[in-house]
Amino acid sequence: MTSYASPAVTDTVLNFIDGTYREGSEGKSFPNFNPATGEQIGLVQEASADDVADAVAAARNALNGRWGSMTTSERVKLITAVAAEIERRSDDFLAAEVADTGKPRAVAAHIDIPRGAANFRMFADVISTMPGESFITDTPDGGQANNYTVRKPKGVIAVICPWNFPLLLMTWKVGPALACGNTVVVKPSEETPRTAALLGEVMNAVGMPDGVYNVVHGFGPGSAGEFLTSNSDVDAITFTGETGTGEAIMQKAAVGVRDVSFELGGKNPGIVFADADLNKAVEGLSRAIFMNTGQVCLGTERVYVERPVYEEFVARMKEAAEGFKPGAIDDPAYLGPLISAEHRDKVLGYYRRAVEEGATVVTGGGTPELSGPEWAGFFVQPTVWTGLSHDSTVMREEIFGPCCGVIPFDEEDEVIALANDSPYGLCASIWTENMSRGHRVAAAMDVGVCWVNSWFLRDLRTAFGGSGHSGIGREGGVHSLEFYTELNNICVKL
Ligand code: NAD
Ligand code: 6OD
Repeated sequence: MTSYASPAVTDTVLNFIDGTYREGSEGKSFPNFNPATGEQIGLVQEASADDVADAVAAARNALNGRWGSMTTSERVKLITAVAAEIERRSDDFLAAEVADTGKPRAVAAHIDIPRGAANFRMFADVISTMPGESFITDTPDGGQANNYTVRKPKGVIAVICPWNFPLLLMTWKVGPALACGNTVVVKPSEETPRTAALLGEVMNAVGMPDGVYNVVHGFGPGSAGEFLTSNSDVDAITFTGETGTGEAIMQKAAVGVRDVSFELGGKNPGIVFADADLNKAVEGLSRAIFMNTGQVCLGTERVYVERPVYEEFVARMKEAAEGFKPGAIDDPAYLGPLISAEHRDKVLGYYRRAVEEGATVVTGGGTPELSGPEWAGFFVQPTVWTGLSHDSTVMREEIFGPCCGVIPFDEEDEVIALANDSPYGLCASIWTENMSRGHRVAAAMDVGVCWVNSWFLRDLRTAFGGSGHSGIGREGGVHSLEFYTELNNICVKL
């Protein structure tokens, strides 16, 4: 087996405030680890309350300065240049993302980094082509008025991000925020600070005005995350992460009645009907379960399979799971590590809990047998369970690891009820060759996004988000503009 080779990224990661890289003003820093090797690869400068206040003030000044007075086409030109510069420096972004996450290079190269560029380019297009509303209104005096809308930036936006797709999820917010004319202060995850920091170089290279894009590093409570959400000069907060963190942020946002957009957790069902093309279903669901080592909010941790194909599905999913190995980072079968020792211990806690709750471990269930320093990272085995009750903790709580429970079902109504019986409502996937059923069951799912015979197939123009504990609001295409702009109606008596 080829060993994992970590890229040589060993440096200090700085805050980026008002166009300048800065150390934290209190001299505090925290270590940054490569999750594949467990080795420390750098130090991250932690932003103090004063640093965060400086970043917010810089963002406000930029709004009141050159950025705020630019035309849409001037902004679009700069944002398109950001996309091109990310593409030009894709090797640097790739090295930074792989170092922070340990994820397979193929995943970062095909998903994370290209989406970093696409998120800017797509929202540059959306803002350029966005129509407004106009109504001719009959007035009581027998005349008419013209009502029409204009969109204005909301102001300074706080962007708080998780660690699973660091550049992708951060730019998914920053792209539309800037396209709409806002300025941003980004707080990347403490686990994955590098690509957000690197994007500062891109902003300077394309001539983005100082203060439009700022990055502050640190943790949540009592650190940069809380300093940012508590800052009353932040106009709105967009957040991706755990549901519990969303609740804490929402309390801060209540002060000053500030708007929030939340993309939160999920416990997403996959439903396989007996008439499915089983090759497609196993291939698609094995990605949905194991890709990014299961650290995908859209990932499938509950699989319901119609009884006639249940045994065959379980056997084939076992084989698929066993095909994923911790190996060479360039191997397509490479299953990366979890993000941290803490997260690995949480996932292994659920692996033990599954057994306590009566699971049969079809495959996996622990840590792989690896030796040598290159394996000192946070690996777990891809795991498939059967025999779990739908009500078990493992089938209800988000684990965020490479694992799933498989449960048989007999009737369409039964599986719809099982799939919808969750406080989360992020996504679902349905596998069937009967398209009437595909449409019918998809419409019955209480989720923000439902895929039929696919998973994580993205068109950035579409509405994306979740219901219930999975989030507030929808982003994507024109839907992002609802959050990142204020819509003003102007009524002109004709
Ligand atoms: P997390 O909620 O622990 O952390 C996310 C970010 O919030 C980090 O930057 C963290 O420092 C910050 N934070 C934590 N507490 C805070 C506080 N009190 N105030 C301000 N900021 C605070 O999430 P995570 O562990 O980084 O990411 C995994 C979670 O994210 C999973 O639940 C996953 O489902 C979810 N997620 C959802 C989506 C989606 O689109 N719905 C996408 C990716 C990840
Ligand atoms: O593709 C996206 O835009 C998106 N927000 C993906 C989320 C992935 C969650 O882990």
